[in-house]
Amino acid sequence: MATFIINQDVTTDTPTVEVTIDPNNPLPPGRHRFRLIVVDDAGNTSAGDEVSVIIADIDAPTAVLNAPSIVGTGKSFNLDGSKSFDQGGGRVTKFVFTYLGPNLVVSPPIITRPQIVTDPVLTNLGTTRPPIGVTTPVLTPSTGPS
Ligand SMILES: [Ca+2]
Repeated sequence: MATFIINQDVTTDTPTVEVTIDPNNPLPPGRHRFRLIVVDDAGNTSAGDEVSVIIADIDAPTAVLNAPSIVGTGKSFNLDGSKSFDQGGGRVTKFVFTYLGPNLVVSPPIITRPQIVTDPVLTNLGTTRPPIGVTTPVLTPSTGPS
């Protein structure tokens, strides 16, 4: 029995150890990695060997939904939940399908043609920036040879 804390070694003189889980503070579902390093009687240290343990909810089943990715307009199609499973050994007895509405489509930004301004003095009143598409030449007074 041992309480494991991330990156904190648990050293034993036996080859197996129990990862003791506090039911009030369980490992969250997902992949958790553990490493073993062994040391021989001469003090030589091995490289590490790692395993990954999947912590899963074994009471609740897992839903797996399949459907055709493209369906012609006006055509009926099937939603398929048959790949759903119950890891804990039970069986799935009810399938709850819900239509969640259309996917949100993010439109590309609208590209407009730059406005061509022929008279920047008359169309640029009240702004300090030249309109898009107009290049204002910068005139620098000559200060003589430098
Ligand atoms: Ca179950």
